[in-house]
Amino acid sequence: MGDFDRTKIRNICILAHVDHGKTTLADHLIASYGGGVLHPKQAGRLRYMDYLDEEQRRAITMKSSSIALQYEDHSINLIDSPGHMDFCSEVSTAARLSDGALVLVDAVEGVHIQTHAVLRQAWIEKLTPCLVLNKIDRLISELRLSPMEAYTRLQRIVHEVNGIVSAYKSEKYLSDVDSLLSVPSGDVGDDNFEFVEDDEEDTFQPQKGNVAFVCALDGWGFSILDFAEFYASKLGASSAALQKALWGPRYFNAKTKMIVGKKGMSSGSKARPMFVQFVLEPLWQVYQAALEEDGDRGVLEKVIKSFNLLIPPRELQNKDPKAVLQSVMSRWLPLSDRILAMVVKHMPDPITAQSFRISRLLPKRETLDNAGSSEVLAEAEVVRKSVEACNSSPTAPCVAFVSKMFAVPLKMLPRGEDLSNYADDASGESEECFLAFARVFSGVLHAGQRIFVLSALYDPLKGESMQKHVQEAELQSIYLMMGQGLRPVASAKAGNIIAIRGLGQNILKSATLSSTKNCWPFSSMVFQVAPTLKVAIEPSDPADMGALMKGLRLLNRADPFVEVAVSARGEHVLAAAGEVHLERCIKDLKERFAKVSLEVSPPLVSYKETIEGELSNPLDNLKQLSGSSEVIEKTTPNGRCVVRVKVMKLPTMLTKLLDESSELIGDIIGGKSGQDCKSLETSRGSIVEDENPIEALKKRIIDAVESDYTNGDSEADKERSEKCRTRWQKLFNRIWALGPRQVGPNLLLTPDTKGKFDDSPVLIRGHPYVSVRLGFLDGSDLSGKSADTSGVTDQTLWREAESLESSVVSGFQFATASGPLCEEPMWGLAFVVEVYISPLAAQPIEADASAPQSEQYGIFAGQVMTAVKDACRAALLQRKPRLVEAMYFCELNTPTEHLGSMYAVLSRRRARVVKEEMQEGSPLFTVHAYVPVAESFGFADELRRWTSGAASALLVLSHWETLPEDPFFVPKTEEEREEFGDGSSMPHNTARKLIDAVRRRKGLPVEEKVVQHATKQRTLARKV
Ligand SMILES: Nc1nc2c(ncn2[C@@H]2O[C@H](COP(=O)(O)OP(=O)(O)OP(=O)(O)O)[C@@H](O)[C@H]2O)c(=O)[nH]1
Ligand SMILES: [Mg+2]
Repeated sequence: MGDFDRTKIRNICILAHVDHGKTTLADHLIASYGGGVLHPKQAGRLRYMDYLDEEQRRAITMKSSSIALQYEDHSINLIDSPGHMDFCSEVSTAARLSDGALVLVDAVEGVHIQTHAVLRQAWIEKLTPCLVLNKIDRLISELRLSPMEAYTRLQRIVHEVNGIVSAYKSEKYLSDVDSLLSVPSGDVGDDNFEFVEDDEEDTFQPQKGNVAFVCALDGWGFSILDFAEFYASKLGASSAALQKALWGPRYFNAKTKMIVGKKGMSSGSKARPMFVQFVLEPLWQVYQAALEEDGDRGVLEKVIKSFNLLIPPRELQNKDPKAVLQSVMSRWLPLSDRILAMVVKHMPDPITAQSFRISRLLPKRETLDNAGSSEVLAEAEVVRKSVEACNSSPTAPCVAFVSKMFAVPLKMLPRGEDLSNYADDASGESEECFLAFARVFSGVLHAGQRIFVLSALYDPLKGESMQKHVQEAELQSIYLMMGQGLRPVASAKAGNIIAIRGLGQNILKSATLSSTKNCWPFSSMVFQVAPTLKVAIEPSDPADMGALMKGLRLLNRADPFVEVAVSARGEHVLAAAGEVHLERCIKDLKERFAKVSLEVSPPLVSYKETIEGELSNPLDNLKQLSGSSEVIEKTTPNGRCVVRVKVMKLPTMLTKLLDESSELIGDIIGGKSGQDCKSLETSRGSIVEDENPIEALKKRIIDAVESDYTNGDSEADKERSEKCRTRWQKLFNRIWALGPRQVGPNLLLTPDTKGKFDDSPVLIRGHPYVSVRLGFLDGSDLSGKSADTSGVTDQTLWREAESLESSVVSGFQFATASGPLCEEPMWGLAFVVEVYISPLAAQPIEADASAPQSEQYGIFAGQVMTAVKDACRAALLQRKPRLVEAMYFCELNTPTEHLGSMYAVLSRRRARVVKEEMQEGSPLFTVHAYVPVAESFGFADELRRWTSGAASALLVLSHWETLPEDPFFVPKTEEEREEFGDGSSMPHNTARKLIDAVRRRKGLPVEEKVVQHATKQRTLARKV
């Protein structure tokens, strides 16, 4: 990797929805330019980059991996990535290290959910994309479209992809799911629709050459440029003119030999766009000539002759028409040349790319200028500049980013490596070695060099207190990656992608490497989903516990996405992105990392607990907090404290917002200033870099409740809206805490102190800390309030009340962390907690008077906390409790004949179908549905079984949804009794069933229904 002109480097990744042909395309590039690691005959079949056994077995890619190619005088680092949703974190790690992305779309299947996701990922990381429309052969031989129909279809895909990117560009960001549902993709399928000429806007333009049409399986492909050059001499036009004309509504008038618009063609003629006439029709002819029984072999000869193709006669005489076709096509339009020519032309070299990616990689930090740190800041700025320029001089600061760690078996390392040092990589006797997947962004890295490893939380300005976020490590070896193969190199310059050995002990998932401590860490990567599928794991033989723990540690390091934790009940919990991911993790644990037999629990599903709100009338809902109805009252055992709790359900939008922004809110409440709050960028769903995140959040909070009450235009509606607005404004000034864990979607409001100035008992008033932090209240309001004790005579009691505030907040935190239904967190509730403290005299004397004062106080504080907790929990139970479950958004594809079986599977799993649509011109049906997470296990497998493998499903976590059922429903009214009897023969109460299952799992008491009418049931059974 010595002195290579770095303008000749390209770092690219291939991104697409699952199965759209990424690895197949990579095969061809490797066969042609990979230095002989793959024979061209095997290209497209071997799937070289899928070197893991599990990948070959399932025929899907599970990790991203890199390979270095030599194309003409260019050096190209190619990263193949997985398309399956379970491995989407690997897309993030691939995108971070690349400058360009080849985005593939299957021409038959079209744009799918992961296409949205990868386009978004490329956009976030500021990659330069090119579009590759793959599987063109399927349009010809499978769908049997005419060239004109095929053109319309291709045009539509390009249009759709451009639409997605332009939505990101204009910052109208929708989540993947929202954008899928909002654009009915079928409605632009009109045969004669024509584009509005806003070409300047479109990212992908075939006439500019950044769109390729390929068949990765047969190894051919082209861009408009290739045909323009070829026809230039034949048609006597310049290739530049042809390039513009070969896409869109441009026609060739054979008589005048002019390129004209549609109007320029005589009406009777069989006019078709030039792309159809000059590009697709010849392709179709070749396919038909080669594959159809009565195909005209003459056509093949003609192509061979006009393009001067050198094809050994032996190949042309092959009995298999497919083989003949392939040898002609891959020589006529060789895939790898065309793709790499496009890459070199349209994608930036690292120097250009880093100059504009810098704002994403190392965003400028606003720092309060404190004198002592100016040197640090100056050096950090030098480092940033050096990354921006991709400076590779030996004296430049070294900066690299590690986007993931991966494990390779020791025996896979190149021979002759010094094996003595492995202990530190492999933590003991393990046979695995951990390598860092990295890119050098500045300077030159040398094997043997010592370097600082900065975690994402590192802050160079905080000096000593940052010790735990910075380490020093030695880079033992540096490798160039060739898929699975590793080629040791002595050094690597800025702009290269490499693997590094020696950081196994220092990095868990990702990190920034730097030769100086005065450097900011790179911004965190954005992941599309969080690991949500959790299982508990234990060794079959308890004696193997040690091996399991070691195995989990190794797995946690080897997999960028898995999460390993020990639950409150001491179980080892493993969280994965989905079933396929989980299965691979378990297999890796059993066979590589722990090597013991394991017991895996059924998935642990999380729920939330809430109440049924008066959502039909927002004003009535708000009144729940002020009216005197439905108050829960608890008294502490010593009688000194009375707790009164009222509860209200928050508008759904507000709950969702609080939940999504928890990271940001944590930062704000934790006291970071606006500029420091970078997490707004990383939290899912908001990628707009706001000037002041606190202001932005405040506005979003107000908007969220506003959308709840503004509906209808009548006077009464308006009046109601106004009332709601005033009430909300008041409530927003009273936010004392959020829970659980200080950041959850539940509010603790301070009591309404109007007219409550009795001094005995004293009311704990609390402080609207959160309101102040979020900017609803000015900070000075806080001090003003607490000083206002003038009306109180008993100052000691007052002070005691004040000191008990933290007990109230803790009680609220405990209650919201574990609700009364099945000890799952609460969801979207606002509590007003009034705690009254009576003077000491009221305390019964016998209550352990001998204990010292402080201990007395400790006991009392605990009692207050418990009383608050119990009261909050009781308030939820009293007000129509409901269970909330997580929902997956699910995209299913199936041929029409299996539609029936697919719906049967869906209905067995409580799925709700939201959209179904025939894919135009294909026998495929696409269905979008919501499936409860609790019902999703084995879903994909069951679907495959029932549809003989023809249907496929992809799941992505979508939202939380309240089950409308009352978990404690028993028929009460006459009609209900008529319908359900006494309850014993009631249909399943799903909410109750789910609650009981969780309670059983947690070892909580479950009210089991004793069979009341055994005889009745027996007769029933006999009848069946
Ligand atoms: N007909 C046809 N099939 C293709 C073409 N390209 C790929 N395939 C097939 O599509 C399937 C998926 O190909 P892969 O290359 O594994 O797809 P991938 O995008 O790497 O899939 P993941 O990595 O799992 O997301 C394989 O069966 C390929 O043979 C093509 O141009 N035409
Ligand atoms: Mg693949």
